[in-house]
Amino acid sequence: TYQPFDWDEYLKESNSEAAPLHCFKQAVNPPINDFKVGMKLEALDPRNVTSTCIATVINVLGPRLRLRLDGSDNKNDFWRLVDSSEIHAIGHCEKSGGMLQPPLGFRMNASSWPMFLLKTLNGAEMAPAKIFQKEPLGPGANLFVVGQKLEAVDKKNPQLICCATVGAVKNDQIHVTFDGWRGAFDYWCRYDSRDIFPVGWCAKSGHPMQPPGQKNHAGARFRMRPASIPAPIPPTESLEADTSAPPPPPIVIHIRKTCSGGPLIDTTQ
Ligand code: MLZ
Repeated sequence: TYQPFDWDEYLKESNSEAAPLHCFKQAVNPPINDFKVGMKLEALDPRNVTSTCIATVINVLGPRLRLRLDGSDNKNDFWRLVDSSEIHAIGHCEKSGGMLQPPLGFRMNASSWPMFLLKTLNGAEMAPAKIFQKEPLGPGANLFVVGQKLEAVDKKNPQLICCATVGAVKNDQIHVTFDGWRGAFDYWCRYDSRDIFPVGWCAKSGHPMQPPGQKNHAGARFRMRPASIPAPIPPTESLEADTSAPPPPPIVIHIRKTCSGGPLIDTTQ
């Protein structure tokens, strides 16, 4: 049987505190998800946010939707909350004077877009306007403090929401560090990102939550950064920049056994 992660126990054993609710741009009560797989809606193209496309609900998880842009491939699915400002009922774009666009990487000739759109929408199950929820306002400033715990989307595995810690705070950004994963999935994001949630949000919303990883888990209990190790530098060029570059190759030292390496190097091994 599914055992929800015991945050109370974990906060105690890690001697840490949860980031308070008012730090987050999230609804006090997670929104109800009445979307069904197969429903169509309008979504901003994540790779080209100036265009509005047709999307299909591929999966639902708690208050989140896995979306795929019609006419795109199945390698660029993305997740949105049902109270995201980036999704709307079909018709919204045209009502606001816009035109639906083919997604970036449209798999057909651009000239076939009008007919593709017609066929896509003909007889489709459209998500009704009433199941879209208004995006919460969120805080007007970055109120996070280093060391606070939260739940955060793993951007490399975006279906996952995981146990995390505020590793650093700089201007409008926070460094989200995933407990027990040695930094491999960490990233910087704005304080009002929709990808970060207060402790307990998954349990409350019926979304699965990933417990801390096992890598260096002994350290997970005491993983405050020592003052001697500086926090990573936040990205300045792009908020989407992947800050987790692959690890550098191991350093190899060659020592000629006929030479003396000095008193500190044992050349007999
Ligand atoms: N399958 C992956 C999942 C890692 C998830 C980490 N989340 C912070 C792995 O085990 O590497």
